[in-house]
Parts: sequence; structure tokens; C-alpha cells
Amino acid sequence: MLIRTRRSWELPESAATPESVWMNRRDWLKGAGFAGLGLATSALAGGMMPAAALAAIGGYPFPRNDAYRLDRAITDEEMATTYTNFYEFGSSKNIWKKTRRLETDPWAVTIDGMVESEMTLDAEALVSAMGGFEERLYRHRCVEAWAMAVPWSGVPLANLLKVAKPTAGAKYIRMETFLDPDVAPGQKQSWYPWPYVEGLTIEEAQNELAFLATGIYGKPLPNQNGAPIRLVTPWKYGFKGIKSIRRFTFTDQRPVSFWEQLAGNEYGFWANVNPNVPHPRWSQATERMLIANKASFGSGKAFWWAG
Ligand SMILES: Nc1nc2c(c(=O)[nH]1)N[C@H]1C(S)=C(S)[C@@H](COP(=O)(O)O)O[C@H]1N2
Ligand SMILES: [Mo]
Repeated sequence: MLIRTRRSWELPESAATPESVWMNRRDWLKGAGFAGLGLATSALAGGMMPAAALAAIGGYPFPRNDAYRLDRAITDEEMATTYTNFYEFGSSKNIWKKTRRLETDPWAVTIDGMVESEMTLDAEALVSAMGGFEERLYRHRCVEAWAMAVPWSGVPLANLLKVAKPTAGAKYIRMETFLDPDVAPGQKQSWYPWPYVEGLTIEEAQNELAFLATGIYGKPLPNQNGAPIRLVTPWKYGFKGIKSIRRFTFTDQRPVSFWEQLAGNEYGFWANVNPNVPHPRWSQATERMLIANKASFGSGKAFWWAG
């Protein structure tokens, strides 16, 4: 597999962090408590009311970047937003209504570990600071062999490095989902290693395909698809695409992901889509494409992301 990486100095000028949109952890903690959180958020968003936060990002639908083209029809929106994997809310695919209880706005995100200075900021401030909003058509391939094709909105993950400023020794980004068993009943199932964790090498995070999604089908993400921010790495199996991210930790230790902890021989760290490498329990040579509605799956030869 050929992976084109982009050097940090090739990032567009617009990706630079305006000082006014981030704050350090101490300032964040000073504003702790509900009212304080609101104040901090509105300060970040330049005076906007906290209730607006991520939903306030204007510009939907963002201009589509035609560099990313599909070889198949786009999956019907209803299908892609009602057939979802989100184990925090249960292991069934039909959990979308249960995710409504997740409060995603405001949404504090922490950046820590091997960075110039650790910070906690609102998701809206983070993606605004990253910049580069656009829409991309990507295929999505779950390791379970179902697939879809959807328009994501968001920003290139590479732009995270401009905000986070990792130090020289950092090799990986570890990402973590929220932990709140009262809201997400699946997290009461103690045999799972909550919270959900995923990781990428810094080189992978700088791959131009790596995307931090804030929206889908030209609108902000519904909770079930990972609001307010989720990872999209189309050349990897879907489980790498961690939803509802709370923390980005820069580290020199390879992160061990949720699924790798459960079954490392079945769900390894790299997880690159490859129809020629079967899963230990099933073939990856074919896939079931989500098409129009719950009843319609199409069968086809599986794709892979080669050069
Ligand atoms: N936090 C979290 N992220 C997650 C999952 C999950 O259970 N929890 N499931 C993963 C899997 S297995 C897949 S295939 C994709 C599904 O994304 P979608 O439901 O938006 O299609 O999300 C991934 N991200
Ligand atoms: Mo998946």
C-alpha cells in the first residue's frame, strides 16, 4: 500500500492556530462548573452563546473536494444514520435512538501528553482552529464486511498537529471516547475495556485521507454517527474511526485500541483494508454494501485502498 504523507510545513497558512481560539487547561479548570463552562465556551467562540457551539459552525454543506471520488452510489442517508456501530449504546446496529441522550454541545476536548502545552477546549474551538472545512465522499468498510459510501464534512486530521504542537519524541496519537455509563448503558458491560480507544501513528494522522468529521450528508453529525467529532480513516477498517472523541494524547507508546485489547489477533493496530487477508473467522474478499434502506444490501467484490 502506498501512503502519501504530507509534511507539517506543507499545511496551508489557514491551519495556523489563532491564539484567541484556544486556552490552556488551567484557564479551562478555572471556569469549571456549569456556568463557568458556558462562559469559557462563549469566550472561545468569540461571544457566541454556549448552546450554539458546534452546531454553530456555519457553512454546511461545505464545498465538496473533488479529489475524492467514488466508484459507487452514495448510501441512502437514512440507512447510514440508522444502521450504526456504537457499542457504548449496545451491540445491536439499531441503537440510533438511544444515542439522543448524549449531550454533545458543549463538548470539552483535551489535548495532552507529548505536546508543547496541554489544553482543554471546546470541540467547536478545536475544529475552527484546525480549519480546512470541506466535504469528502469516502467509502467506509467495517471489518464485519459491510460497507457504505457517504459524504463526510470536516477538517483534515493533519491540521490537529498545528493546534496540538507535539514535541519531537511523539510518535502516535491516542484517541479516547467519552466515558459516562449513566448515558451510555453499554459502558455498564464490564467485560469491555471502556472507554473506547484508538490510535494512529503521526505519519498516518498526516496522511491526506485522514479526516476529522463534524458532519455527514451536509449537516452536523447526528449522535449515532459520532457527534460532535469522529475520526474517518477510509483505508482502514471502520473500527479505527473512533466516535465522539474526548481526548487526543500524543505519545511515544503505541496505543492499544479497544478492539485490540479484546481480540488482538482479529483486530490489530494497523487494520488496513485488504480483501486478500481474511479475518480469522471470515473472508474479507466480498462485502455487503449498504444501499437504500434496511432491507437492501448489495453484494460485491471488496475494495481496498491501494496507491
Ligand atoms: N466510540 C466508538 N467508536 C466507534 C465504534 C464504537 O462502537 N464506539 N464502532 C466503530 C465501528 S466498528 C465502525 S464500523 C464505525 C461505524 O461508523 P458508523 O456507525 O458511523 O457507520 O464506527 C467505529 N467507531
Ligand atoms: Mo466496524
